[in-house]
Amino acid sequence: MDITDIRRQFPILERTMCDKPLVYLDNAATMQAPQRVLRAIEEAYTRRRANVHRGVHTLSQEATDAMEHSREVARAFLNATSIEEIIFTRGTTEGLNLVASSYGQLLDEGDEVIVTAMEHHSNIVPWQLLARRRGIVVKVVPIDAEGRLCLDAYKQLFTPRTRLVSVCHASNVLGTVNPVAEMAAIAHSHGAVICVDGAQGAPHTRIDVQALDCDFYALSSHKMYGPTGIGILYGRRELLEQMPPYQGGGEMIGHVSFAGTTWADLPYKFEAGTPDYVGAAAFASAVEFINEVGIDNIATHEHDLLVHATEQMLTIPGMRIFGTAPGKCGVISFLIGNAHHYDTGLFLDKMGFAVRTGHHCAQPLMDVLGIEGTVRASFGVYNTYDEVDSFIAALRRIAPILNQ
Ligand code: C6P
Repeated sequence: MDITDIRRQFPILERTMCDKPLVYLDNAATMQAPQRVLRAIEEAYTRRRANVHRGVHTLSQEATDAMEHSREVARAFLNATSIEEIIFTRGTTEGLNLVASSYGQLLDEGDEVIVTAMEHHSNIVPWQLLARRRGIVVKVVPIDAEGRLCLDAYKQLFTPRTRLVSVCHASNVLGTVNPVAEMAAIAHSHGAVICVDGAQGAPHTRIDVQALDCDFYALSSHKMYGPTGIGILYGRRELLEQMPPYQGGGEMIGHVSFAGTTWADLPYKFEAGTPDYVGAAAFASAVEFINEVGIDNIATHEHDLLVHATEQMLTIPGMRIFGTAPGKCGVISFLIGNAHHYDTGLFLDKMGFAVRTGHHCAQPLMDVLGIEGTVRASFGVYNTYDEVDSFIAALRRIAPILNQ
C-alpha cells in the first residue's frame, strides 16, 4: 500500500490549517473523499442529472443504471445474497430508524429490545421512541473496565419476550469491536433478530452479512470515503418482506387508489420519494476505492497506527485513554489529566490537528465512564506515522500547559 499515492488522491489533505499542514484525525466523524468520488459527483451533475426509475429518456435511464450499479456494488461489498436486500438510506441513523419504525410495528407492548451501554444515540433514541409508541421495553448490556461488552450479562438479559438486539459493530468512542457473529447466534437461539449499527464497522473491517448472520446492517457512506447524505441498510429478505413500509410516497407503491394502495417490490418498498441518486452513484466509487486499496490493508494500516499512537500517548504524564479492549479499531478517546476536552481540542486545532471533542453522541456511555466527554483521534487509510508522531509531539507540548 503506497500511502503517498493514496494521499495524492485526496485534494483536501493539501490544505493548511492555521498555517500548519492539516492533520485530519476526525475520520470516525466523517472521512475525506478521494478524487474519484468527487469526479463521480461532478459527472452525475454535469452528464447524468435526471430523476431515476421514472423516465424512458436516455438521461433518466443512465441515472437509474448508475444508481442500480451502486446497489450491486454495495451488495457485493456486504456479501448480501440479493440486491433486494440493499436499501438506500440517508445514512446509519435513517437505517436504524427504518428498522425501529417498521420492524417495530411487528412488536407488541411488553416485547423487549436489547441495546448496549456503548451505543451511539442513533441506536438508542429510535428504540426509546418505539418504547413510547408501542410500550416495548429497552434493556441494556453493560460494559467492563476495558470497554468490552459483558457477554454473560447479555445472555442473561434474554427472556421469552426478547424480540430484537441492536448493537454497534464498533464503538465510536471506545473503538471496541463487538463479537457480532457470536451475539447473533445467541439472539437467534432465543428467536430474536439482530440489527447491527455498522457506522464504525464498515469503513474498517471486512463485512460479510451472511457470515455474521445478522438480520440488519446499517452504514453511512460519508464514513467510508463516500459522499454525504447516503447510506445503506441491509435487511434479510424474509424480514423485509414482512415489514410495513417506512415512509409513503412515490417509488414505494405498486398501485395507488383511494380504495387501497399496494406496495412496490423490494427494495423499493422502503425507498419513498426521489432518492439521492447522485450520492448513490458516487457511493459506488467510494466502495471501489476501498476495494482497490483492500479492506484488509486498510485495517492493518489503521491498526499499526493505533498501536504506535497508543504506546506513545501513554508515555505522556496524565494521559487517560478510554477503551482498551483487545482488537479495538483505530479510535483513541482520551483526556489529559483534568484538562477539559474542549480546551485540548482548541489547542490542537491551532496546531493543525482536526480531532473531535465532546460526548460523541454517546451520553449514556459518558455516564458509565463518569466523564462529560473526551478528545478523540481516529484514523483513516491516508494517515501516516509522521502525522501520528507530530500529533504526539503536539500533545507533549500542550499537556503541561493544560495541566497547570
Ligand atoms: N458518529 C462520530 O463522530 P450518521 O450520522 O447517520 O452518519 O451516523 C450515526 C452514527 C451511528 N452509529 C455510530 C456508531 C456512529 O459513530 C455514528 C456517527 C459520528 O462519532 C458522528 S456523531
